[in-house]
Amino acid sequence: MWGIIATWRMAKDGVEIASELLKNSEKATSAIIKAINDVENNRDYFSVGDGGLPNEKMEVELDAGFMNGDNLSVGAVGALCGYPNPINIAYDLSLNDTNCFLVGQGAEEYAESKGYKKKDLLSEKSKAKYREALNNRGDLTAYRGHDTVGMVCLDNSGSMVSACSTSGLFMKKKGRVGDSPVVGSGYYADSDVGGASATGVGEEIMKGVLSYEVVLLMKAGNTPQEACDIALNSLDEKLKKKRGKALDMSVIAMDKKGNFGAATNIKDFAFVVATENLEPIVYRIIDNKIVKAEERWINSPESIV
Ligand code: SD4
Repeated sequence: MWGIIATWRMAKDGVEIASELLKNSEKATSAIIKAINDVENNRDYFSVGDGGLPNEKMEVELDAGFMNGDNLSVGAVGALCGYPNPINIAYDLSLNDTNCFLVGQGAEEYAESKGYKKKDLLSEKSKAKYREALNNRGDLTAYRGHDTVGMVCLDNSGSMVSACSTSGLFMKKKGRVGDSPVVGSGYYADSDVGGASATGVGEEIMKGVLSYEVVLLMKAGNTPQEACDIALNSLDEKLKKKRGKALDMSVIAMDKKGNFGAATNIKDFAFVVATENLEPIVYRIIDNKIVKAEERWINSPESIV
């Protein structure tokens, strides 16, 4: 059995690419990296990789993390400027026993030493959004419709991996790092159980170490859907009780048999899944109900801009 699940409609093409590879017994690591690269390289997607949304100093700072569920290796980068595919750098770091999570200048020097090519990641569209936001400053929130790309992947040999890539919250402080490169919060994978990945406001997700919590709940015998519902809802309730509010959070999961689930505390969250038994399909969770997304919505600017 193979399978892949990913956050947001923007991951659709990447999931299609990965599912063709997984069908042909490609390894989960290579499939997930190619799927995430597809999102990172698309300038129309505002919150990941090339064309990502900038911080308050108008710099695109990227975060990414990768976990190999076979050996629990983890690699991550935070606040990385100038490299459009942070997931590849995170993967490279996961091959080390130490020095696995690098940030800022150190991460950039490492990327340079590995031969990654630097480029200007700020697109005209992102600049325009920045200027608009400067005149309209409010609280830091999740950028609606396009957040982090997070994925969990299972291959035919039973290996599972999980990964995240993002430009983080729009207009964040320089140096701010969210949940996406933080293992257990933005992503977690254990091939004996399953994997999970989160999107939303990292400061909230980290308070519940959400992805690890979902994997623990699957390990305890819950289905991926039950695990996502329990973990997300209990964190949402706890935050409301202890802090008076809970900001945006969504999570996806897949177990080692290719069963999947997703949960959110926002009104409209989309995710994409493909498995051996399921052609790539876009789902939405609207007002807590999981529905198949209509073609019209999938192809509308509302879903992709
Ligand atoms: C972060 N979780 O930096 C990421 C980005 C995201 O809604 O998913 N934004 O907090």
